Parts: sequence; C-alpha cells; structure tokens
Amino acid sequence: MLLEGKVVIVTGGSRGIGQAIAVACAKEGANVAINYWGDNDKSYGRLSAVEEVLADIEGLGRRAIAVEGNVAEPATGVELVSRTVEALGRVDVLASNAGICPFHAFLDMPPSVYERTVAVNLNGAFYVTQAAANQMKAQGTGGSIVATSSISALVGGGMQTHYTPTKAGVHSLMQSCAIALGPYGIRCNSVMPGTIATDLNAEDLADEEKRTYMEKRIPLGRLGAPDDVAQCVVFLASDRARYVTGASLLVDGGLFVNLQ
Ligand code: RM4
Repeated sequence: MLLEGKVVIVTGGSRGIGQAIAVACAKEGANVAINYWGDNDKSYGRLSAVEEVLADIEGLGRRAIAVEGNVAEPATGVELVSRTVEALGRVDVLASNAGICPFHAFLDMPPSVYERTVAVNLNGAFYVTQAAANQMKAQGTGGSIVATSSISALVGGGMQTHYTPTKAGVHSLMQSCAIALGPYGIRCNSVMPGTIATDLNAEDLADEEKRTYMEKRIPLGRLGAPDDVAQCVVFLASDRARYVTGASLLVDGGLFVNLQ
C-alpha cells in the first residue's frame, strides 16, 4: 500500500497509460480523480471508458470521481483541482498524463495539428501542474507530480515532429518545477515510456511491418503494457522516492540504449 490515504489526480485517466495509472494508484490505497476529454464518457451499449475506470477503482474499495475537460484550457486544471478537493478532500499526487499523438508527416503538417498537439501535451501539462502545485502548497504537506514524458523527449520520429518537442518540453517542465517547488516539498519527476501499446498508437502499430520492427528493436522483446508504466509512476509518486526530484525514468524495455 504505497499510496494509502493519498488523493491522486490523473489527467487523461480514462484510457491507455492514464487508465492504468488510475487503477494502479487505487490498488496502492489512493482515492483517485480522473480527468478525461472527448467521447470517453459515452457508452455504446456497454460501460464507457470513464464508467469502467470509476467502477474498477470503486471495486477496489476506493473513491473515484471523473471530471471532463480539455487540459489545454487554463481553467480546466483549476476546476479539476477544486472538484477533487470538494469530493476527496485534498491533492497529494498529480499524474500529468493527458497527451495526443496524431502521427503526421512534417512537410505538409497543418498548423492546426501542430498547435493542438502543443496545446494538449505541453500547455496542458503546464496548466494542470500549476493548479495542482498551488493546492499542494496551500495544504503545506508537500506532494508529488509525475508527468508522462516519453522516450521521444530524447530521440526523434519522422511522423512525430510536432509531438517529440512537446515531450522534451514536459521533461524540461518537470526539471524546472523541481526547482520551483522543492521549497514546498513538492517533488517533480517524469516517466519516459517507450513504445506502449495503447489507443494512441493502435493505428500506427496496426501496420504489421512497423509493429514487428518496433518489437525487434526492444531488448526485452515486447511492446510495453500500460501497467508497466503505471508501476513506475506509483513508485515516483510514493514516499519510496522521497529524495527523487527532477529525475526522469525511461520505461522502454531497453529501446533507447539499443544501438547495436
Ligand atoms: C512514443 C514513441 C512510441 C509511440 C508513441 C505514440 O513516444 O514514439 O513509439 O508509439 O510515442
């Protein structure tokens, strides 16, 4: 029970890595608020993505709320934090995770695709981190912020020229926030997932050749699962990582170091 009694916010918490983080934190004893956006609250005959996460967390005996909002809007983070405090009493951990990656070539990338990617991935991380940090500061008992950066903060992708700079930015944001928020006992770190099979890359990896190529590049021999990342977020969020701030943890099965 690494997060017993803690309150955790997860942005982009209805699917993919965020969903795994939300459930993993609940398994460790946390009450959880998830942010989501888009169609994830719509049920098409069965439980919606949001309902499913809430049910999973409640099934573990924890409390959960879901708050809709586009993290790119500065007001979303503020509302997310106040709704969390209202329902769950406080905020101890933020997993700043919401992100998009609409794979696209560089030379003809429309400004709208570029700008939306920066708005959600980087601006969103900034605004939500700012809102959560202000709440943690007011509580006076420290806190932990873990951002979902990416292996793409360190290496490029020809179809990701809009996305990789945002992930480098998220990593840099955590480094600077570690300095800005250290005096309040708020730790700021990032995880850098490699290739994790989620909805974000489902289309890209539906190409059998690309999928096999990626798998072959990974020394541990398989794509990552969302929970592989979530377990590392739990560690960084918990007191086990009490002296870790400004750090980043690659969670990539060895992909980054695999030159030859
Ligand atoms: C990652 C990396 C992965 C890709 C995801 C969407 O940072 O590039 O290979 O699947 O982004």
